[in-house]
Amino acid sequence: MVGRAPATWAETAVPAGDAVPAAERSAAELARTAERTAASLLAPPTRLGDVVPAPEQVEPDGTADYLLAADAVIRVSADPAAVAVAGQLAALLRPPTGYPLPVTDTAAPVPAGGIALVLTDETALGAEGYRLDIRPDGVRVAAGTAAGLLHGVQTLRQLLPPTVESATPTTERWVLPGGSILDRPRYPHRGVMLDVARHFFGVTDVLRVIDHLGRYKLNRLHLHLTDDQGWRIAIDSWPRLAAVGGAGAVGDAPGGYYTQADYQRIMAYAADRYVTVIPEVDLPGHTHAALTAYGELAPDGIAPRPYTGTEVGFSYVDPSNERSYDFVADVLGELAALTPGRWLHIGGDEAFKVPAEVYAGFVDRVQRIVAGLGRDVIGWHQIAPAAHVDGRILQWWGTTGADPVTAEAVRRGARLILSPGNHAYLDMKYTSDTPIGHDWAGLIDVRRAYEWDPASHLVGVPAEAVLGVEAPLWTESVTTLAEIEFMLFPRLPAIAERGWSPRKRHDWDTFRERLAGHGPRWARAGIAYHRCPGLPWPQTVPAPRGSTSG
Ligand code: IFG
Repeated sequence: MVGRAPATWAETAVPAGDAVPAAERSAAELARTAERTAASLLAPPTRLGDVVPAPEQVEPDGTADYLLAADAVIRVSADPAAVAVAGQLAALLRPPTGYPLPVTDTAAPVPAGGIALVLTDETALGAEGYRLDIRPDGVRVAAGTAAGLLHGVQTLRQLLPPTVESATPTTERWVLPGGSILDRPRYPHRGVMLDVARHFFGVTDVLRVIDHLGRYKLNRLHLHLTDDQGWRIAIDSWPRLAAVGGAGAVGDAPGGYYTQADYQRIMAYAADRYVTVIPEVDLPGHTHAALTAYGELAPDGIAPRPYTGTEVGFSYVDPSNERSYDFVADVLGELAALTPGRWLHIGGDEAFKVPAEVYAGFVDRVQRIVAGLGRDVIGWHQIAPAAHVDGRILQWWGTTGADPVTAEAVRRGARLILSPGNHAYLDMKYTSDTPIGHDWAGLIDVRRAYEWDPASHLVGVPAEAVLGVEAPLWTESVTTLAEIEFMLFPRLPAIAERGWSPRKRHDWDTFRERLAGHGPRWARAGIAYHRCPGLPWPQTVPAPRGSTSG
């Protein structure tokens, strides 16, 4: 039976009226009640408006809270993709609640209450939108696609108490705040770039990063697979690229690479979560690791020794050698066959030693190779001078407010992903005493990651040319998953809100409150986040496990 949860958190300060007089309750239960009371006194229950990224429309109804009970059922449309999302919801809720939460795709009436995931033909919700209704007799997530249902599930997860992040059953009043949410993203591209070339990160770490993306409704993972210090993807037709080019890393860190089976595991995990992976093979610069494996590609024909430093701009494959184009075609051909997403990223940055005309000619040929594979090309904005090809996207990483060359490429049809170095480069230090990271683009605290607007960021670029936002994490000085999490949390949710929420919801003062409230969730989820100054962290937040000091 679904009881009505208390309307305000003050009521939860007093355990719900138990029939059994206190005297007869066991000491252990009294202790548990005391703990629960203490916790609820300190951490007010989540409100409908606490979601990050901020939803488009939120209509709280304080009289309509829903209490998830042990007999709750998850009901879902009988569509395989929707059933899979229901499975992900169950996998999120069963561990912390200890409830069975059976999933049923029968339309037959089941006990009142529970959570329904419903595919509708409500086209207004678009490719990723959802509608969430929380009532005393149950919860309903409606969406036009399974991706929209999953975004609704992530919102539900944030509306349950932070203990929902516990891996083991926790005594809790699983209250959901009553009301309705209508939500859909502002931009289609909302992503993170992980540099696995400077330091290599295995499949398990990458899957954990994909989980972090889903938490904040991000839907793109750009994998920077190749650079001077490492080549990280096995290419069957050029076997020494990974075997030799993947051996090292920055400093004396271990190398590594993804076998094609590893890469496919990442693709499958991402696809199940409606995250599109965008592989990057950086060309013609940032190619020293490839040259150590195949000297024939080097301008002087000699394979150089491995490089473990952190300088940039010194390497390039020889644009005047036809073998370079065989190399590009073979590599991108194998990658395309392994990558369900429609995009291939060809890099293009910092080829300082290649003359402009030669560079543009090289990029033109590589763009045509990508088109020949039936894919769309993305490149760092340095590829702007090359010819436009349909669907071309420039990833802009400047630190100014204007870039005439990029604006001109947009006039020729290019679209933009915005990764401004001084707002979205999460390898930048938070403050000057952050132990890891760079500072060439400036220091980026949470507010700096939040306070910019993609639509008006670049003078001379119309708002409709912007496809979205992406936060690169370069790993010259990032060596572990804990350090990845330290750099991403709490700044990544700020970027996520820039990419998802309507312009009118952009408000630092309320965002910082909502964001700080997520600290207890990250702590329970074992995320090694940075409890940076400047946010109103709730007092109950246990120090993050394994977090980097600083
Ligand atoms: N710029 C280089 C990266 C990396 C970065 C670190 C781009 C596109 C500086 N290129 O950003 O390889 O070194 O912040």
